[in-house]
Amino acid sequence: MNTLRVAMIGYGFMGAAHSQGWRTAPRVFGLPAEPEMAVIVGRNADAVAAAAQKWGWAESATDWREVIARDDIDVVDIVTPGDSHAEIAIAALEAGKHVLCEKPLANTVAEAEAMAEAAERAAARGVRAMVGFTYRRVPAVTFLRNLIAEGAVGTVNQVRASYRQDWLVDPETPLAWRLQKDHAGSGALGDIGAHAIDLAQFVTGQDVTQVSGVIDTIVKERPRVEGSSSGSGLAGTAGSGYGQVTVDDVAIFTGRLESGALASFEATRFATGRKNALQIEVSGDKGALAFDLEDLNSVQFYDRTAPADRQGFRKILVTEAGHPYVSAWWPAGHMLGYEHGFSHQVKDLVEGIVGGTDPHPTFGDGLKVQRVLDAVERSSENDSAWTRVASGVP
Ligand code: SOE
Repeated sequence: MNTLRVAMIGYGFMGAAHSQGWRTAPRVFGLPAEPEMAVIVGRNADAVAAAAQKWGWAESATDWREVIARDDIDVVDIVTPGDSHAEIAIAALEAGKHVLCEKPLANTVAEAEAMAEAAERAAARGVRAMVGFTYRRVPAVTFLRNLIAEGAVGTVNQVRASYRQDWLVDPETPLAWRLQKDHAGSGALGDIGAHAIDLAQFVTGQDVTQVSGVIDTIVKERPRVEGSSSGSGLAGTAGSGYGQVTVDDVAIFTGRLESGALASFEATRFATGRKNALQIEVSGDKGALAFDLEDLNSVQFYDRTAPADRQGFRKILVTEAGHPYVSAWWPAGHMLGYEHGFSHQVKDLVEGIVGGTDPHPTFGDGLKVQRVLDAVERSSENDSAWTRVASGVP
């Protein structure tokens, strides 16, 4: 069997999650090529060596450029903060490596456009690129999308999508890299709003064409982080003094889909009590479907075509062998968790590489999300005026 030797750049929270995917996917799914966890790259030699040891990478290294230049590397997996995605991804694609890049694709539309162009050029040479909107591969989300495509809700009239967390409610939570625009690009909007936008576009099969919204920063200064802010970007040890928060804490916006249907969106790190609540509900003329990441083994389905006295949302457990990805894991009825999406992502990427097609979400899909994020920021700067989302080939 062919092997695919993988280099992963970065080793924070997403490094752990992606490592889990690379480790388990070949053990669980019958993959057409065997991924090998060849080398993990980070700037701090000791820390990255420890990550290699802990997560099962054969080697560690400190210079991503040297690693990308190696002939024995086939796939580059980018799990760094957004400020380095474009440079690494474009270099890797130009060096002929297949690329998996964490979301959001980039920090700016210009970077995302350059990345999508690089992916187009690479595709012509048989090199694949994928962006890590992993929630698409929660079985219940894929299932919900399939049901909508089959017509289970009829014509989509409205979408509600939100991603709510509360890890910033404490004003003393330090100024980690996720709160710094030059590293993260944006705040709740780009970090978790991007997931809500991607899911809305993915499950309905429609792009968001215009938006009206507002973004806000609730706590404007926070304790500076002691030392350099790396790692998960979700915490840190407070050092001396306070620094400016340069990203949004909350984003609330309305979007119009291609069909004209309205979608409402909320992304916040201030939803007290909500830990990781990614929710989507799609209302159609024949029914409705809803998903909640905090109850990720199920979807809620309302069938309006049932007799009126039998209607009502019912919970479908997405744990049957016939449901997407499920049969490879445990007997029917047994639950999956957050980490499984990362294994499913590896499975689909490896199949795409061997089969010669870009697995979704492509860099083009990532660019679409980036353009929506940008339109929300422009709308907010302009008193929430309706703002067109750019489209077309960059
Ligand atoms: C932090 O807000 C975070 O880890 C995001 O960066 C992820 O994309 C999301 O899956 C969970 O929350």
